[in-house]
Amino acid sequence: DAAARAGDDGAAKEGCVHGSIRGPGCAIVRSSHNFARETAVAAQPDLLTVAKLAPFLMEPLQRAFTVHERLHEGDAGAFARIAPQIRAICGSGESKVSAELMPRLPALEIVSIMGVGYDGVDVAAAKARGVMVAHTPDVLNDDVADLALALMLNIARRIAQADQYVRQGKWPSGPMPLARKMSGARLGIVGMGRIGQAIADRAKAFGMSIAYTARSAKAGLPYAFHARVADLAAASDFLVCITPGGAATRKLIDAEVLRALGPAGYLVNVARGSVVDEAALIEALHKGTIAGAGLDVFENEPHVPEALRALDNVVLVPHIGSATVQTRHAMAARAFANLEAHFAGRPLPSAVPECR
Ligand code: 8YV
Repeated sequence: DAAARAGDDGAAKEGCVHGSIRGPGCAIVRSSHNFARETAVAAQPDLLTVAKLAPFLMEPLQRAFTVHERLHEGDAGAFARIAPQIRAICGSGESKVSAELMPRLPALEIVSIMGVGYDGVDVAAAKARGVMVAHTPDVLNDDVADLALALMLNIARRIAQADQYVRQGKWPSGPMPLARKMSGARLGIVGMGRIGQAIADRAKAFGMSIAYTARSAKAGLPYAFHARVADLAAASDFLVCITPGGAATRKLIDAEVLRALGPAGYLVNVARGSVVDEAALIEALHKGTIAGAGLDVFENEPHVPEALRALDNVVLVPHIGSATVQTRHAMAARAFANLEAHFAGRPLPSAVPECR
C-alpha cells in the first residue's frame, strides 16, 4: 500500500522528510555528508500543487519535495512528462482534484488539503486508487465561528452601513434607522459539526436560543433538532450555514427555505457557496422575502454577481473564514504534517473520515 511504498524511500527510513517544519530527525540526514544523504536528497518525492499556496507552506514543501507548481494548468506537454512521477498533491479547501486528473497520476499516493473542506476532491475516486486524502480540521474552528458571529452582528446592527454613514458625512443630518437586536434572538445552525458547535458556544454568550439541522440528531447536545432545514428556518431569526459542501448539500438553501426564514430573518453562509441557491437568494434579498444576508462564500468565487454587490441588505466578505495569521499557519503546519507522516510511513494526523 501507499505507506509501505513510502517506506522504500531513503528519507522515510530516516523517519522524516527533509525540511520538515518540526523535523527533528532531518538535521541528522542533512548533516551527514555521505552517499545515503545524496541518495535521499535525489529521491525527494514529486509533488503537484493545485492551488496558489501561502509562502509559509510552499517553503517547507520546497525543502522536502520536488514541487511542480500548478503544472497541470499550464504546459500540457510538460505536465504529461512529469505526471507519472507525482506522488503527492497539495491544495487548498477550494481545490479541485477530480476523477479525471487522478488516472493521469499513476504514482499518486496522497492528496493533502490545507482546509477543512475537501468537497473539490473526488474522495471515492481517490479511495478506489488507494490514494489517501487528508485535511486540516479543528485548527480553524475558532476563526470560522468568530466570523459567523461577526457577520450576524454586522447584518443585524448594520455595522458596514453605519461605517459608511459616518464616513460619508451623513450623521449631522440625523441618526441612522434603528437596527435589529441580536442578543436573545433565535439561532438556527445548518450543520452541527465541530464549527457548528463552536458557533453555538459563542451564541450562548449572547443569550440566543439555539436549534439545528444535520443528517441526524447529535446525542448529548442540548439544542432542538429539526430534520428539515425549512422547519429550522421557520423557527429562526438567524440561519447560519456551516455544513460541508458537495453534492449532498447543493442548493440546500433554496427559495422554499428562504420563504420559511421570512422577512425578519437573516441568512449567514460560512460554509460553501454551493450550499445556497444564489439566484434564489438574490431574488429573496431584492424582494424583502428575507431581511438580509452575511456571506463569506459564493457560488463562483472570486466572482460575486453585480446583483448581489448592489444590494444594501448584505455584508459580503471574500472567503476569509480561516484567514488569520495564527490559523493559516496552523493549517499549513497540519497540511505539511499529513504529508510528512505519509512519507515516513506513520499514520496521518488528520486523514479525512472516509480514509480512516
Ligand atoms: C480556506 C476553507 O479558504 O478550510 C476550508 O475549507 O474553505 C478555507 O479555510 C482555504 O482552504 C485555505 O487554504
